[in-house]
Amino acid sequence: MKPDKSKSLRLRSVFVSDVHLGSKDCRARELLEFLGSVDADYLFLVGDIIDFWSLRRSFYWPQEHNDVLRMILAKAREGTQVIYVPGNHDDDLREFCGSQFGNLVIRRKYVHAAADGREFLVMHGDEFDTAVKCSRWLAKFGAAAYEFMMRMNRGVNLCRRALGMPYWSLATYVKLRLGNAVRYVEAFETAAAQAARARGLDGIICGHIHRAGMRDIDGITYCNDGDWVESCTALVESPGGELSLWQFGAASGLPEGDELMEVAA
Ligand SMILES: [Mn+2]
Repeated sequence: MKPDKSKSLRLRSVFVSDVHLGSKDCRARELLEFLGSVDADYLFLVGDIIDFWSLRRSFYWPQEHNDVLRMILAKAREGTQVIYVPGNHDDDLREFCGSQFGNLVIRRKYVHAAADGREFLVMHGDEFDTAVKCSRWLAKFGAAAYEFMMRMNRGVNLCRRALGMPYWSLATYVKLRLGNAVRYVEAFETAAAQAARARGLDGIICGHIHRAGMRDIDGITYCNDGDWVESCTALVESPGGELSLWQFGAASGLPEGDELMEVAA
């Protein structure tokens, strides 16, 4: 599959991460179609592109996974600057950080200057895992959320009792289904924004948590390009420097929602 430039959408940059090539969960076909439909000056591979962890467990490498790598290399040959920032699942490649192969460079982190002059730190994001675990703010938020849930719970169980239904714990349900994931995402985003702020940059672009998002955190633009395992999302920069999130197959925007993914450690 070769990119067809005449039909592609002109972009300045494309950011994808958490592709997990080599794992059965990878949505390679969708990614191929997406990459084939865009033509960018910069293609950022923001980590966990190849899942060496999964490959070591059981080798799985279908043709489409090969085609993704070939598509990326074809783009590099045709002039796209490809910047590969390895993540934790492809940390085997971190020893090559600093290397350059034609238009493909491998970097531990990268500062990208958008067309409008804003500077973004590009990192995979597993670097923030420790910050998230140690966050005092997280503990405080958790306590407040728990209290709120317990209040809700009483209301829920009054209704259930009136209907003759047994006791049911909303708190447990939410904690298991949502609570941890929500708190993790919020703490992760805060830590990521802090990394950009500490370097005097305008924003951060990362992946890792399989949760696409873009929001302002105290003046820092936080961007997460999502994943190609479930949501099939990418971050794109227009020729003018405007950043937006894209979801494959969606007309526009991202679904808001209840589909918070548990974070693969
Ligand atoms: Mn990761």
